[in-house]
Amino acid sequence: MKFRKLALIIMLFTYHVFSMPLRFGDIDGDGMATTSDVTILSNHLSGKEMLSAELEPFADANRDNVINTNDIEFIVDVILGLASLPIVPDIAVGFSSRVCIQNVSDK
Ligand SMILES: [Ca+2]
Ligand SMILES: [Ca+2]
Repeated sequence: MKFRKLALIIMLFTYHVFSMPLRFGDIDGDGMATTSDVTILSNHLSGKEMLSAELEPFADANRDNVINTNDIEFIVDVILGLASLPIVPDIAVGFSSRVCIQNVSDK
């Protein structure tokens, strides 16, 4: 029973750490700016399909602390090769890991 619980914890931890985007604006987490990211952000802004609270910070592609159509324009600029997506600092991944471990130890 403990082994199953440990395996589940490791699986959830691994999924949590490696499923997050590594760049702001790469909302679908495929490693690059594409029309898919634009569609996801457009759907979020229109209220058609909201992003999860976990993914929402990655929608701020231009890093001005506001998620709006300027982020769509920024992602389009990246697609056109006029800009590059900001890299998510390592500390953000570390923070996610700590949060995950904290949740595990609480149970
Ligand atoms: Ca992407
Ligand atoms: Ca923004």
